[in-house]
Amino acid sequence: MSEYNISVIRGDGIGIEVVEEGIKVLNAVGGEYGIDWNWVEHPWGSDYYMENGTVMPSDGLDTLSESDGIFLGAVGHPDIQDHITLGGLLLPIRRSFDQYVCERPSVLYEGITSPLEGYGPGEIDMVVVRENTEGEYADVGGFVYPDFPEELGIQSAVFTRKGCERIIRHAFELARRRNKARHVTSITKSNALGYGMLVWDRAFDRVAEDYPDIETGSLLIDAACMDFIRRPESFDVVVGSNLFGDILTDIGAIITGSMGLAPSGNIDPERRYPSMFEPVHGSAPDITGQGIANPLATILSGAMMLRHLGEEAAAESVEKASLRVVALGETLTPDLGGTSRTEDVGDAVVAALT
Ligand code: GGG
Repeated sequence: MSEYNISVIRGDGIGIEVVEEGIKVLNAVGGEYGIDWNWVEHPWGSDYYMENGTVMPSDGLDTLSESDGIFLGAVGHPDIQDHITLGGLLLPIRRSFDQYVCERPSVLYEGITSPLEGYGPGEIDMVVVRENTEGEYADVGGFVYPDFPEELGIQSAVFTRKGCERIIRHAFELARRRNKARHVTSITKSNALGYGMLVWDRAFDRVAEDYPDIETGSLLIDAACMDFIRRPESFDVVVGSNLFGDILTDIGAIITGSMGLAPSGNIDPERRYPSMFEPVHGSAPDITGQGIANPLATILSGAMMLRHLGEEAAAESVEKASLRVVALGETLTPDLGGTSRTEDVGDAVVAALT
């Protein structure tokens, strides 16, 4: 019997609803594979902010550091500026626990019709490896004369040799492990951002030398956005900065059917700290409370958490069950053309486990 203490941050909006289904599925698979979950709920996010003036308590990171993993829903509220929730909760967690890898797979599953014509199951199959602790999301900058007509804001991007090399190396290792096209594409914009992005490009060239068995390519972010739509089959592992990775994975999600199918893992590969697993999508206030949010991205994030914890068989079981539900097409939420409710999809995945 394995035992895991998992911190749960449902967060805001549909995050609360989809995490419910994720836990339901993980409890069910835990029963089959001898996994005992101890879920520790933290009611942090926008409601907490409205009551306390911060999105998490001052000892929040210390509390999370005790856990074996973090399972997160979504953050964001229409009445609160997004930088407060993202910058007060997600980004400090990613940085403090050195979750420098954000893995975001995009796969076209059987039963899903891509908005791109002519693609069948498996014909889009890539992982974006997003740098998760520095780049454009580094918390470096400031204001001069805030709220005055002379107001000025400076936002600096940070690209360190260490930070670039370690994320790029992770991408190459992943390309080896996946053993598919064995190709890594670097996303850059060094034609315009001629300092930080040059550190990135040079790191890519250096690390690539250690992987002669892996093919490489380098694309400007604008060209990469175009090629994600024009020829998504040409991508295997894609490595990009914090911002570029975030942009590309929305495209990756939508060309493979729905934001509601896109999982992610914020990972400390060295396992010094807990890693965090969350759907790529946000809190979706437009559908909150209607019971129609797609929980599959969260359930698949749960599978990524299982794999990170070393529970490979259970991870595979959750993935297979989720894909069976998608392929059958009988229990799908409206984003995938169905009429089912969030909890029906969770139930269907549980039923498909056995
Ligand atoms: N489930 C993820 C979530 O709530 N995301 C909100 C968001 O704005 N994310 C941006 C990011 O991941 O960098």
